[in-house]
Amino acid sequence: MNAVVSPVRVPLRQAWPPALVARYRAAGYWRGETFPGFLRERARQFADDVAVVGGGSRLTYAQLWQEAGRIGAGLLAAGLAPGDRVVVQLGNTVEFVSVVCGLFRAGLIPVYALPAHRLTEIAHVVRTAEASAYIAASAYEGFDYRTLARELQASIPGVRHVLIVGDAAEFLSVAGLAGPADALPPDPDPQSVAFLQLSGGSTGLSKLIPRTHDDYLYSFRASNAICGIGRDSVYLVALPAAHNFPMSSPGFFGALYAGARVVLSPGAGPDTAFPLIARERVTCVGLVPPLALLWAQAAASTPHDLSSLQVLQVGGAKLVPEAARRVIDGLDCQLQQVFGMAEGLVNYTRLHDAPECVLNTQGRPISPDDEVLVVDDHGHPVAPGEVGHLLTRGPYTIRGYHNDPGANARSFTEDGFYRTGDRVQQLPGGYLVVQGRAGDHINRAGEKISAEEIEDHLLAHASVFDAAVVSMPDPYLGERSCAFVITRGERPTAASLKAWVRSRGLAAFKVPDQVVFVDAFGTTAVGKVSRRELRAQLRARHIEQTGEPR
Ligand code: AMP
Ligand code: DBH
Repeated sequence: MNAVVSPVRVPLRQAWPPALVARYRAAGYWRGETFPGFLRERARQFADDVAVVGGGSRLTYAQLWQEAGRIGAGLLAAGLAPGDRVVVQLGNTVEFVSVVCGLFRAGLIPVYALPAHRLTEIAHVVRTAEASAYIAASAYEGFDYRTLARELQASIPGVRHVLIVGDAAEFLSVAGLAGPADALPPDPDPQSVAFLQLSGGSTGLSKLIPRTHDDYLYSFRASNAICGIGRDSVYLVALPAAHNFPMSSPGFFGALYAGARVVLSPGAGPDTAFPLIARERVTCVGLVPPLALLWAQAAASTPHDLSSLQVLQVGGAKLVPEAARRVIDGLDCQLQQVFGMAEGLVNYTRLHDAPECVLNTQGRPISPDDEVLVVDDHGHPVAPGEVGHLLTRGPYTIRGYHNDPGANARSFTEDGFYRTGDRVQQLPGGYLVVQGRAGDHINRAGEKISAEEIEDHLLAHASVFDAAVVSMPDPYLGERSCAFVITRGERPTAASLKAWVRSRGLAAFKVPDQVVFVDAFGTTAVGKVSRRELRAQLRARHIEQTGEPR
């Protein structure tokens, strides 16, 4: 018999204190359900109902279950073993759902990457997750992921398996996967980690977020009740499916849990989404603020019938009251604000809330057991209604990132609260108003960009002496990124610096929107100025000098 040596990897863990585990179970939040468990159940209950629609394909619940079994068994037959981590980089296609469900059936751990990510980001995620496989589409939005796969395998030999949706070239094709169904493992422990989600990376590189079956299923099951998702709902995935928002708030997993229909839109603009809404009679969709404004504007003159739309969710970045009003005026449906994070805590305005609440707040937590603390810089609770740092813990908020002790020391308090980095005000009834954030990231239309990460890439350029990346208010994106750069030697052009960042193997959304050359950072403060203060000063001075609207 061949001795199969299983690799020594950092174990996947997410543990709450035993007393809380007991409490979350007793309260009925954690029900011992799992991804494969609920998918099997829906396939039985709603066998012939359409589960997923995308491109030209449609899968019923029975077919989705079967496809997942074929893919899962095929991956095991190809040499993967339960527990292996698999980086999934797929766009909004039916295969996103069938592949991820296939991984769940095989006991494999999906690690979600965005289609926009490039080699540097994927390599970081593969290394941190210690992934042994990578699954991507041959091409999506004009990019060939097989090239990325080749570079990935050349730099990280641990990536032993590459699977491609579409023309697989020298790799294995997802369509060709097959294996014996009896090799599929029994359903996992509901408290075990089901997948790794990516954080937006507020400091440095993306961190990996281990979510358990119990905690994640609770978050989208409870979201269904709050968002009015039932078996008759049709949920449109307009944002990239790998984002936590369209995945779980209530997202396509919530929709599948409810026995509803999931429609995947390859693009989020009105031109792509509106015809789909009309054709599939979509009832609910989640958008980021700039898209919601675009939709509201386009709805006025569209020939497409949007009358099926009941709930338009907006989240990922702050929707200011004036914008909320325009969205409500432009689209004849209910607006729901969503303030969430892949680490856990999700807040919603409720469908029956008064208009002032929906316009002016980012909602309140899902769970009665979501603990919310609003504290000052020293960690002391602020007076009710004052602005402070948001800390949280609860039945679906993580207690730690995967394989990152440094981030864990920074991001969690000793008693297990997650430091969200957001500054909020808590109103009576627990409603939160997001008032900015403490961290140094740019929230570019819902995509979070770490200032530090981009500064590091700029500093790698021979002509860059120093760089500080900050967010600037932007009328369309909400925030855009601006790089202040001190050069040495010959000054490169702004365009060449942007091209440089791009050439470093990064997602296009991380390329600075604006480059401002300065001779010095010229801080007036005496002594040492922190990076954070420096960024704040540069930002304030630039806004003052250019008269940028706030
Ligand atoms: P991530 O941790 O990468 O999942 O990003 C979550 C972060 O997005 C939150 O901590 C907020 O900073 C931001 N965010 C999400 N939704 C909203 C919202 N409705 N309003 C303001 N900020 C938001
Ligand atoms: O921005 C986010 O990460 C987010 C927004 C809304 C999120 O993770 C969510 C809802 O679940």
